[in-house]
Amino acid sequence: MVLKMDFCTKRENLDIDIVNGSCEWSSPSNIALVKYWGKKEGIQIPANASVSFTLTECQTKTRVSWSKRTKEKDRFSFLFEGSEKKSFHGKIEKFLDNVEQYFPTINQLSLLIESSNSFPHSAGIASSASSMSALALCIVEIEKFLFKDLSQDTFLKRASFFARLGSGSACRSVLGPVVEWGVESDLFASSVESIHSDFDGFCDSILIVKDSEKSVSSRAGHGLMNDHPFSKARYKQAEANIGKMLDSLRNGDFRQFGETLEDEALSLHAMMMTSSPGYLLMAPNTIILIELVREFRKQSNIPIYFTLDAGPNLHLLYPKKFQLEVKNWIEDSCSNYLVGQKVIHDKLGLGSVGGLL
Ligand code: 2P0
Repeated sequence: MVLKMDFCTKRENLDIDIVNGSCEWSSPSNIALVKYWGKKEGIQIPANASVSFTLTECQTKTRVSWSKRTKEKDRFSFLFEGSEKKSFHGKIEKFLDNVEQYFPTINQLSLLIESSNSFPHSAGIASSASSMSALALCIVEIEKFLFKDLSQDTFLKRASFFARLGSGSACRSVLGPVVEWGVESDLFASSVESIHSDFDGFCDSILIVKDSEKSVSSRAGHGLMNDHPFSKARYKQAEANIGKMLDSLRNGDFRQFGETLEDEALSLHAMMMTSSPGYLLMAPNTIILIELVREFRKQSNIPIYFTLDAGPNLHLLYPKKFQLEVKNWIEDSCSNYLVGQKVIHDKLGLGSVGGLL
């Protein structure tokens, strides 16, 4: 038996009595303010630190029911919104292979994994962060139930550590409201303390420009940073932007916050365009909307700034007190550039919730 359980402890493969059970965790999506783009050697080790806002509305809820695995039983079965989803199997299989090194008893279990998203699957919103975070939390919940040696702090660190093994950005979705990964540790994410109260309930309105599957996966995009001619300069820029972003979040400096945010979004996409082969994930309407946001900011004096994920959809970040004004402006000025006039009005959230059932 492990005496001191740490977040990265490798357990022994003990043959223990398995009591069946189930647990459920909901994890939100997150939007990076300073972007993780590029990896170091190892499993999902970021080339630079990142900072993100955890969201509220865009969530994945995952229930895992476990029982003792017998020869006839599969390692896992996966239902997405009630139906079998084979396209996700490879990712879960790989995730469990990684987790097994730390928690080998997982192989004595057969898992029924049932997942659903609160946001439409076709909204073009990245779901690997929320889904891998929710699954990792369920796995650590099972570990806690079976071994009873995880403190709350170790529980969350280990869940973030496991989530990272599934998808890098997922390690940030375990916690909220503002989270960093790569400042304290490359191995797990931590909440950023002392955020200025002007950021309380900060809004993120997501303008859905395109809802189709993207042409280049994030995994492939990260890979293209390895031989990228500007990668060194990019990692240096990200490091400087981490400092500026954390300062502005602590000081309530919206101007520095916004300028750094937009710099990061455009730099991320510049890295994509200058990869070999180069590719574009912005759409024509993304650029039209960027110009409209900048014009609106100038005219209204509202500190509203944009960022982009690895896709064409625009995230508009602004203080809560301007919610109504921004909502009206989006309806009047942006709707025509969106698929089905789709907007998700999200906001800063506290992180994941769940437990045993
Ligand atoms: C981020 N993105 O910091 C950056 C910014 C997208 C743009 O992390 O290979 O799905 O699973 O670690 O986390 C998307 O990449 O990639 C991402 P893997 P992930 O949020």
